[in-house]
Amino acid sequence: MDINGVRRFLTENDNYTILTHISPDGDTLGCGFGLCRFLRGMGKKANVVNGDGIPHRYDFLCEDYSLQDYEEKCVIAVDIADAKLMGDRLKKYQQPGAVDLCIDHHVSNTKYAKETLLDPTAGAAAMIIYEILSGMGTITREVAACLYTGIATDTGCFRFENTDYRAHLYASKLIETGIDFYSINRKMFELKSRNVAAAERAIVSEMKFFLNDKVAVNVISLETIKKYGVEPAELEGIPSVALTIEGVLAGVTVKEKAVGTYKISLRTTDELNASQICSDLGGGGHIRAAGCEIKGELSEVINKIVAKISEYM
Ligand SMILES: [Mn+2]
Repeated sequence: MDINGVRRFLTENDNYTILTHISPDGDTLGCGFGLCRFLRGMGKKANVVNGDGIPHRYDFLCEDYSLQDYEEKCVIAVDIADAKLMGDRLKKYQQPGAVDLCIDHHVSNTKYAKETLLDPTAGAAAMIIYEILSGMGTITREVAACLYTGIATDTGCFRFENTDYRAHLYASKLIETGIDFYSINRKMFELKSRNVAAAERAIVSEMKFFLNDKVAVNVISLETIKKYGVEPAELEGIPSVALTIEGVLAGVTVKEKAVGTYKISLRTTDELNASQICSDLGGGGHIRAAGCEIKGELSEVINKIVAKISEYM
């Protein structure tokens, strides 16, 4: 479906459920709440659904928000590359044909929805939502704060390689509505609890290097999470640490989900394709940031991802 098709779809239908991905980030939530607020502003009924809890740092996106009561007629997925990423609690939406429209920017999108608007050149799915909505009516400050959050978080506050002219242009249009972008960026990129700061220091002090120090691995174990009393979602700053070290081409974060099951986050410089490496292991994502799941003992898991990276080096 093209952008005009999506505009028609949003205008002609009603009673929307907007799905966001598990381990929610600023982009999926910014798209979800931004689109929901815009649709409600059109007099339509819409709710945002997430299969996990929403971390407190995103509270500002859903202030004054409460679930509406209605019979669902339309299901839209935002920033969800694969139906699996809706999570076990939203199994019913993972069935074929359950999602009417998917709006996404992941090159690895599996086309699980009946209709898909996919733009892999967009640094954030929130940029696609901006393009759709800006052609439909006025974007209020509340909607703008949501979309800005999506663009800022997925571009690493306008620093990642996916940041382009459009990201800055749309951000400037959103800032024009009077949003408090300073406070959004401080919440997204600076503030952390003392426990999180201590956990990050402990994890980074154990960083391991492989393949002539070109690959750096950080491990987030269940033990560390318990010891410091933090939520795994609060440690999402860890994946970007490894690439801050000179000479490192691939930064790997190995996060223990359950005993024997590890979630891998891979960040790469422009010499390696993270999406390709993770697809080979059953995952996917973006060209510089992707993920997959590997089962086994920790040392085997690390060997497996490092060996896969070395194939592409
Ligand atoms: Mn995204």
